[in-house]
Formats: sequence, C-alpha cells, structure tokens
Amino acid sequence: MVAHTEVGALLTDARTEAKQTQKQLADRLAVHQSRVSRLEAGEGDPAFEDYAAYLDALGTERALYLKKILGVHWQHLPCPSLKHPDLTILIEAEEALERLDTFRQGDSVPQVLAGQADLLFRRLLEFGEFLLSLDHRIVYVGEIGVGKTTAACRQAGLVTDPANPSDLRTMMLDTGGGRTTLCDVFVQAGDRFSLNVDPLADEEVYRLVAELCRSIQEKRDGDTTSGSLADFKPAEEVERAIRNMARLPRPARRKGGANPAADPAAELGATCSSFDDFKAEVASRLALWRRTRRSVEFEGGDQIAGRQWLRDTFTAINNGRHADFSLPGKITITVPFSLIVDTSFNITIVDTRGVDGSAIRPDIVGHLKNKRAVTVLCSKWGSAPDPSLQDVLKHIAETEVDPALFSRVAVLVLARAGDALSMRHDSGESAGDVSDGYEIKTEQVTDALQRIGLLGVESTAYDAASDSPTDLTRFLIGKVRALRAAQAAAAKATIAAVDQMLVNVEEAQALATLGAINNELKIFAERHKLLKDRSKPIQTRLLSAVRDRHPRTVWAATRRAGSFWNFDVYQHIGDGAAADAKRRCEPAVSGLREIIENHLADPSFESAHSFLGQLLDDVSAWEADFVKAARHHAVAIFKPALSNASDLWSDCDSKYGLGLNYKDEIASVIEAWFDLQGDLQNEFDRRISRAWRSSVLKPLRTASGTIAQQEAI
Ligand SMILES: Nc1nc2c(ncn2[C@@H]2O[C@H](COP(=O)(O)OP(=O)(O)OP(=O)(O)O)[C@@H](O)[C@H]2O)c(=O)[nH]1
Ligand SMILES: [Mg+2]
Repeated sequence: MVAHTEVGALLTDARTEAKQTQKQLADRLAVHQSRVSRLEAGEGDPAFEDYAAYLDALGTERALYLKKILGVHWQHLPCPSLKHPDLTILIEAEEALERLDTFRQGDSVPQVLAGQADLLFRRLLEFGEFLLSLDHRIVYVGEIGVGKTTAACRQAGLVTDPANPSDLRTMMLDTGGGRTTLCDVFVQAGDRFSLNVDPLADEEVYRLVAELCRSIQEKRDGDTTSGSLADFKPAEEVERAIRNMARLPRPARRKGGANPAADPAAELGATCSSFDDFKAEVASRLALWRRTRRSVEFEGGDQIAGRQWLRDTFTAINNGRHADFSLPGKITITVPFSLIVDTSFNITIVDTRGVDGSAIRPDIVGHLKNKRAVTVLCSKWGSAPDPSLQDVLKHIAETEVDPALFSRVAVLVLARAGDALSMRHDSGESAGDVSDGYEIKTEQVTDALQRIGLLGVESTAYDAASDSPTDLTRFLIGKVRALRAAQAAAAKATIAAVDQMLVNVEEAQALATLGAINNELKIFAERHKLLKDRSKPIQTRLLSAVRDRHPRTVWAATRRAGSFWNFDVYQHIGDGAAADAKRRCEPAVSGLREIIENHLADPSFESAHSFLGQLLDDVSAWEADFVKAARHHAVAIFKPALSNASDLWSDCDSKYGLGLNYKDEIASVIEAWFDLQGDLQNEFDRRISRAWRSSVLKPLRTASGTIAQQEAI
C-alpha cells in the first residue's frame, strides 16, 4: 500500500478538480466533514474501501482512475509511488504477472507452454524492476583537460554564484589546466552540503610514495641511464596531492626564466641516509593514521556559503590539502538542490578522472556498461570524436553483447569561443550562426562514427562559457527518457506475448504450432551441444594492450601485480575471453536467430509471433550471459595464479628503464607464463563448455518446454 499522506494529497487534488468542498462530499457520503478531512490528511489508517467510497462519491474520470490504481494488489512488483512516471505500464506489468502466475499455478498447463510462461514471467519482472527505480547516472568521460568538470558543473548548476553561472572560475568542483580531477566524483541531490570520501588503501598510497621518491631521487642523481627519467613517477595529479599531504610542494615556477627554487622533497632526500630512509620519511610525513575522516558536512544554512564551503573543501581534498583526509579513490558529494530541474528522476552526476592514453579502463568500461547510465563522451572540438573514445566504444562492441549500448552513449563536443563560426558547409559557405556551426560539427561526428561502424551514437555541442545549459540538459534527460522508453516498449511487447499465450491455451491449432516450433528448437539445441573451438588464446588482447600502452602505465601495472587503475591486466584477460566467447557462439546464435526470424516472417505461425519476438530478445540475453560467464571464468581461473606470480612481476619490474623494447619484453614474459599454464587453460575450456550449456542450451530447452524450469537452474 502507498503512503496515506500521498493518497490524501491526490484525493484533495481530485476533489478540488471536481469543484467539491469537503462538506459537499461529506454530505454525499453521509459522513461528518471531519472524516473527509482526516482521509485527505492521511490520518486514521484508512482501508481501500474508504478510499473507494470517497472516489466513487466524487465520480469523476480522474477519481475513478485513482480508484483503479489504488485497487492494484502489488504482489510481484514492489508498490510504486502514485506519482511514478511509468505508473501505467507498471500496473499493466503487475496485472500481467498476476495473470501469468495464476496460469502457472493451475494444473492444466500444457507442456508446450510451460517454458514460455516461465520465460515471460522472468522478463516481465526484470522490466518492472528496471522501470520502478528512478535512479540514473550521467557520466562525463573524456581526455585530460577537455573540460569535463566544467561542463558537468555548468550543466548541473554546480557553481558558487548561481546569479553568474557562466563565470568559469566559479565551478564548485576543482577545474584547471588539465590533470585536475583526481578520482571519480559522484554528485547527488540530498538534504545538505556534504562530502564523503572513499580513500585509497594505505598500501597503495605507500606504493605511490615509493614511486614518487624514486623519481625524485633519479632526478637528483641525474641518472640518465634509463633514458626515460620522467617516467618513474605517478601521474601529475597524484604527485601534486601526495606532495601537499607531505608538505613538500613542488616549487612554483619563477617568472622570466629564473632558476626555480629548490625542491623541498629533493632536499629532504639529500638528508636521508638511504632510499628506504627517504621513502619512510616521506611516508611518515603523510601521517595517514591521522587522516581517518571519511565524511564532512556543512553546518550552516546559507546556500551561498554552503556552495563556497563545498568548493573549498572539495578543492582541499582533491589536492591533498585537507589534514583529515587521505588520498581519495572516490568522492561522493551531496548538495541540497536539484541537479536537473523538472524531472522525476534521481540523477547522479559522475565526473571522472581524465583519460590518460587509453579509455579502456575498468572504471570507464563499467560506466559504459551500466544500463541505467548515460555516458557523455566529451571531445575536443578539433578532434571529435576523440580517438581514445572511439577505441573504447569499439572495444566494448567487440567484448559485450549489449544492443542498447550506443543509445546510452552521447558525444559532447566542447566548443570554445569562435569554434562554431569557423565551420564551413561542404559548399564552402561559412556557418551562418553558432547553431549552424554546431550542426555542421555534430554531422561530421556522426559521419565519423558511422564510418567505423558505431551507429546510433548521438552528439551535441556545448560551450560552457557562453551557452545556457538548458539545451544540454534537455538533450541528456532526453537520453535518459529514451533508455526508459525502450524498456517500457519492451515490457509492453512482453505483456502482449503473455496475453497471446493465454489465448493460445484455448486453441488446439496454436498449441500444435508451438509444438512444431519447440521441436525445432530442441533439435537445434541437440545439434549445437558442442561449441566451436577456441580461435585465439585469451591472452591475445592483453598482449596487444601491453604493446599499445605507455611504458610507465605498463610498469605501474606490473608493480601492482597487474591491477593498476589505469591499466588492469585482469580486465584485459576477461575481455579477451569475452571477445573469444562472442566469436565462438556467433554461428550458433545467428543460426538460432535465423530460425526464429523465418517463423516470424511466416504468417502461418502468427499465433506464435509474440512468443517468437520474446525469444529473439532472449537469445541476446543468453548470449550476453554466456559472454559474461566467459569473462568471469577467465578472471576467476587466471587471476589467483597470475597475481601471485611474484617472480614474474619482479622480473617485469626489473626490466623497466633498461632498453627500448621494454613493452615487447614484458609481453613475451607474460606470454611465456601463459604458455606454461596448460592446466589452467584446460580448466578454462571445461568451464566454457559448461557455461555454453547453462547459459544458452538450458534456457533454450526450457523455452521449448523440453525441461522444466527447476531442472534448468
Ligand atoms: N574558454 C573556455 N574554457 C573552458 C571551457 N571549458 C573548460 N574550460 C577551461 O579548460 C580548463 C580545463 O577544464 P576542466 O573542466 O578542469 O577539464 P577536465 O576535463 O575536467 O580536466 P581533468 O579533470 O584535468 O581531466 C579549465 O581551465 C577550464 O576553465 C569552455 O567552454 N570555454
Ligand atoms: Mg576534471
């Protein structure tokens, strides 16, 4: 049952719309006016019958609709708010689930329909659950310094001076000349201004300290043997934060080319007796044992002061200048205002750390795969869509089965003054105005994406310094609505399939048609018991990633037994297995799709068309599950062994800086390790065969009524 106060408010609205006073309605109901008043205030724990009597007495269309809504028994889906934007479809889904459940519980379920009923029930439940939640994310991704944080802040009104929002110096999150944002930042609406920090593990902070000290020492010693001196250090933004935490900031550059002041960290190093002593000294200056705070709230009530407080506190934490906080791994911010006005969705804005080299990072891939998130790929005007963003999209297309992925992604071309007007039409004519220039640009982006097979990715242009965020907000909310609408449409198709199935129960001919289809599916499952052989070793993608990445990035990963935020060896192993699984199941899956599509095109199978349509969607879901299983098993099997291969990792570490072929050498060391893992490879193959049976063949047999649902699990 929904909250009484919520119902009460709707009763009041309906009565007001019907132009009735409480007294008039009370007279119609033959009760005292106080009874009507209490119902509207949500008092006295009223029953459905009380509401029904009230609404019948009103008798308007709206009142009767409200009565229908209140009369729904939510047995399969949780009861949504009466203001839920998808209430109608949720009610339809709940009612269809109930019809289906009654049918399944009955004792005359024809064998040919048992599997179908289970399949439809599960699908409908999933759609309902997806639509019920109003939580969504808008994630800003892009290369270092393109203007992600600025765009996100401008779009969501995260500025210290709301009266002057286009002043780019007043963004509430830290912005700067690139390498500013230190970690993922989640911003959500809530009761008050607050910040919550998930810090990096202490051991990771100490590892970063060791890398920083090493770079400082090399520089001081003038060691040029490695030829890549500057590479022995953490990323710039991390170095800045650690130095601030240790009170060893880099000296400011002096004007006019004068010699810079001495580096206090180098001076500290010179006073230490050994490298270990230096590391220990810097580590102890961090005083991590005092940096145990995880959250902080603004105490005052003044909005403007709160905004300024948030900006100052965030900037301090993001730069390692807040004495109570350690190095952040993720920051969650709450602000007491809506980030997107006029929407019923709960939107969290996510600002990410800039892409340094490759965007194929576990965090970014995770955002892209999130079915509730819209990912905004921020690109520079001149190079949009930036190649690193094209690469990550291609990568996901090769390693995932997610037909809706590209509809959740958008390219945001970040314009600066004069960019739009510099555009020309193909005819050579200059852009007439800014919006004309934006249009030419976004068409170019769409063409570029189409050329590499990335269809359906929308794009828009935005200049944070001069455009109002209204259009951008509308565009982004439009993407959120579209991803929900796609789910709602799919839910409707499933409801139609439920109803067709229930009609089919009565018709012998329809049952015979289904019987024929089921038979074909059974034979298909039998013929595809065995999966096509593996085409490439699962480490192939990893090895090419090693060769592609910056040596420093590879080195940092080898020093962390393979798991570095910017390059995760296990992600690439998983992706290699996923891409291979996709290739291997392709012939069988497309064969199955063809059978289904042939029947869909055949009018004599009309009574089974809804079911077949559902089945087609389900084939994608089974394929996706199989690919996920392949990724999971590869990581589960190889990660324990590889992350404990300390000889391998120290061998890799020692090779850094010794020659030009570093990455090739690392790739061969890793390849040699994989060549020795015959047992693990065999175990992986066994698990893949099992996954093929459980992710694809079993659900197929279940859908065709060959085995009962319980056995299939
Ligand atoms: N003129 C102008 N400057 C902008 C615009 N957007 C961002 N900038 C500036 O570009 C610089 C980088 O912007 P950020 O928003 O910090 O960029 P980012 O992509 O978040 O950078 P990282 O977090 O370091 O990866 C800042 O100095 C901004 O003020 C814009 O639309 N016009
Ligand atoms: Mg940023």
